[in-house]
Amino acid sequence: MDETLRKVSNLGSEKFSPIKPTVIQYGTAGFRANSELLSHVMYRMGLLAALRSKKKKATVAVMITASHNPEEDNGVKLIEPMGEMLEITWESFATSIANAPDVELSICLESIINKEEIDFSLPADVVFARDTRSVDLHLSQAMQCGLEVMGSTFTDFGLLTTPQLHYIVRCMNTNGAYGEATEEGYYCKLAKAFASLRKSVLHVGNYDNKIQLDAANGVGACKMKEMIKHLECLLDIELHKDGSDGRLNYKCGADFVKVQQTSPEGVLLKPGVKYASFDGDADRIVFFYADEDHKFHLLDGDKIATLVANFLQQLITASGLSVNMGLVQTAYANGSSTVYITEELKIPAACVPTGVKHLHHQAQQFDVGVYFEANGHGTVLFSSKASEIIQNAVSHTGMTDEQKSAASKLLTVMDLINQTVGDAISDLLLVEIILCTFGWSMEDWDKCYIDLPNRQLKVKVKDRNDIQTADAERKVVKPSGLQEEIDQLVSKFNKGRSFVRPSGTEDVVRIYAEADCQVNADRLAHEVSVKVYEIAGGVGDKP
Ligand code: NG1
Ligand code: ZN
Repeated sequence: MDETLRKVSNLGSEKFSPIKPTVIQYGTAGFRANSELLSHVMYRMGLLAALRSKKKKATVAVMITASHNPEEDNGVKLIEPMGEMLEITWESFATSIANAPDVELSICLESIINKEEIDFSLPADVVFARDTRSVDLHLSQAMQCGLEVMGSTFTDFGLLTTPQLHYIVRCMNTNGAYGEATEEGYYCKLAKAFASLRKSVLHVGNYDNKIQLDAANGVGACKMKEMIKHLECLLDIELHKDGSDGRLNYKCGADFVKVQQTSPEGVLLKPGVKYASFDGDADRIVFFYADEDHKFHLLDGDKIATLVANFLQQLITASGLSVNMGLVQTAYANGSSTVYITEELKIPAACVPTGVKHLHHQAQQFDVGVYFEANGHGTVLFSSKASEIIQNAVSHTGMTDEQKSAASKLLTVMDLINQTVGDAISDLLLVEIILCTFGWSMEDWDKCYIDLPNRQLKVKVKDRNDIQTADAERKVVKPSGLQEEIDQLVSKFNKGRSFVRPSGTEDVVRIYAEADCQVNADRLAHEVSVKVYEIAGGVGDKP
């Protein structure tokens, strides 16, 4: 071990020394920063991934992406053996290793090894992939050097969407029970489930299988082209923003469409046509359309969550199985969606802090847990108990044909869903199946409930970590006095709601507000950002 740690230190200071002494934090979804600052972080994440693999005695994964961030940023995150986000205690190890001075790197590694009682002589195995950012290759090589110096075996999967890598690592650690551990295996599993479900729907009503897809000029474009080859022409997808001419996430993609509440630049909306946008690494999707008056309508993660929960609830009821279902949201969920879920669908809804790991964890508390962030990141988890009940039902003699047919559909739906993490491609296919089953157009889907007008803003402050929150980020506890000011502002607006929190991926404080009309939502968001600026030490121009 000593010999390896010595090599780790030498290589670190010779080739991967930090360019400047900035502090970097393992945030909502790993490290994110300007690419130029990340070589040493990548190298060190290679070291940590090897340790995590030794600790878990399993293959782990490393994804190099900065998701919806601008092209010049990059990022890295570690993925657990079952495709889940890195365990929270290890996030702080990641932060300490990334920020350790060169001379303390081996001491820092050693302290993790001791704290976690890792048997260093065990083998390590890591799989990794990257999105289409131009500097990804260089950064992935730095990460690979970290793996090599630790003596870890590894497989470089090249370009993948984030959810494809999550899927592959889970397949590897379940001996193929979850699917074949290849990109091709991913397409085949999803496409087979899609075709089976699609062909069982005989009357499609108002449903239309045409989609105009904005792929954010990211990795989702080339991977969707591959998926289309497997879909037997059951969907008619036209790709926009496929990376051939345009910058990643620039005025396009799911984050742009959701936050700006408008269509991607250059994509002209034709009334009645269905549109969807992926984000840069294809783990988020939002839908949108224009009505006859050319008004833009967004169908975001909340609308997807309610659609999916409605569909699954109908199948569960039809199958007569006793499995419970719950829906998990964050404070960003539109107030109308929560009312619709609890009062119309009568499904229990939980609210957790931002970040997939929190949603995923909460969803595991249900037999069937649906979770979505309003931004379009989400999936469904089936507990092992639920999977077993559904599997047994298909061949159970005491059930009616209708019950068996519903159970069998549920089983196929489980194959269509990437249960490891939110997946834009899988979610797109799932939404299409549901719309087709319900015979719904975009307008039909949109009618389920009407979103409260809302606005997201951001404010730069001296240190965003000075803002501390509680109650699933719905209340500010520090700096003192800020929450009282927000309450005061909110009370002036009909149906007003607002909260603020430090971003985990950008150096800003995010502001969210909703109210009875767009003008009021905009005013409330603006007034709250002014308070944040004044009380939390804003920098730059006042909002
Ligand atoms: P931050 O920057 O912590 O708000 C954003 C999203 C999260 C999550 C992460 C990871 C919003 C408001 N926040 O986090 O939901 O998706 O990025 O990509 O959408
Ligand atoms: Zn993403």
